[in-house]
Amino acid sequence: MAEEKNMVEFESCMKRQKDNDNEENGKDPYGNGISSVIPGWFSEISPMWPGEAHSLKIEKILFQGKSEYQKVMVFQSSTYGKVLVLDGVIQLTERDECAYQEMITHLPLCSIANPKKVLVIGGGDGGVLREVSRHSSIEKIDICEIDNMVVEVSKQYFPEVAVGFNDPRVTLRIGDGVAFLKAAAEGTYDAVIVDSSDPIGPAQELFEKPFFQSVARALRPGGVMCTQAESIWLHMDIIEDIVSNCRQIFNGSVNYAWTTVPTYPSGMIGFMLCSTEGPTVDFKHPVNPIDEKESQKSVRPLKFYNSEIHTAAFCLPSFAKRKISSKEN
Ligand code: SPD
Repeated sequence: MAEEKNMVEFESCMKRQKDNDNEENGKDPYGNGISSVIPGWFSEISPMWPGEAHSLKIEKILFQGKSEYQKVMVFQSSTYGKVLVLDGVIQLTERDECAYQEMITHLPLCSIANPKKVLVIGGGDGGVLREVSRHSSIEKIDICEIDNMVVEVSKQYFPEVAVGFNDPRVTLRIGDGVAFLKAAAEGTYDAVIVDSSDPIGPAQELFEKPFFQSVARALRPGGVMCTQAESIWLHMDIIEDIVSNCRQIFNGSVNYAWTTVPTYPSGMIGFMLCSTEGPTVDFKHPVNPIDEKESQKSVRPLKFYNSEIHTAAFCLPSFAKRKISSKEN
C-alpha cells in the first residue's frame, strides 16, 4: 500500500519535474538547498554544520520530488557528476561515492572470515549492495530501506550504483529498519551495515541505543556492525555518544575509522565498527582481504579500498584519539 503510494508520488514528481524543465537553474521550489545566494549553485546548509556550506555548481536539475519521508533531488554538477540529495544534504556524487560505499562495506566484511548473511539498513541507492556483492562467500543479502523513492530515483539516475539491486542474493524490503531489526531472529547475521543519512530526519533512531541493542541481538557471536558515524571535525559529541553506547552494548571490539569524501561536510566521514561477544574480531588487521578477482567484479574494479587503507583508516588525529580511544576497547 505504502509502496503503491510512493510510486504514484514518484510518477507525479517525474511529471512535475518535466513541467519544471524549462525553469531557470537556481530556483528552489522544493527547498532542496539550491543556493539563492549564488544562482545556479547548490549549497549544503544545515544546523548540523552551522556557519559553513559546501557548494557545487549545478549544470542541470534532473529530478526534484517529495516522498512520504523526505525531499529528494538529483542534479548534474559541473565537477562531481550526478549528485543525490536528501532533505538538502548530499548523499552521494558519481565521482566520490566509491570512497564511502567501499569503506563502509569492506571494513566490516574484510574483518571476518567467510561472511555469509549480511543485512543493510538504509542504503537505498544500492551502492553498499554493489560492494557486498563482490564477496563470493556471501549467500544472502537483506536490505531494509524506508524510502522507495530513493530506490526508484537511484535506479533511474545512478545505474552504476543501483546495479547492486541486480544481485540475485539480494532481498529488498521497503520499511522501517528499526522495526525490521526488532523482528529479526536472534543471531541471524554475520554483518549488519547501517548506511544512513544524518541523525536529523528519518534516520534519527538509527543513532540511538535501542537500535544498537537490536543490531547486537540480530548478529551471531563474533558478528560485526558498521554504521556511518559522522565527522571528527564537526560532530565529536555525536561520535562520543555513539562510541559509549556501543561500548556498553557490544561486548567485542569497538573502533572508529574514517575516510575522505570530498563532498561530505568537512571532507570526511567516520564509521563505527563493533563486534559482538564471541570469536575475537581485530578490525585493524583484515583477515578476509578482498582478492584481485573479487575486486574486478561488479560494474567496475575497486576504486578506493585496499588492505593498506583498511588498516590506515583506524589511525586518528591526536585530538580525536584523545576523545575516542579512551572509550574504545
Ligand atoms: N552527511 C551525509 C552523510 C550521508 C551518509 N549516507 C550516504 C548514503 C550513500 N549510500
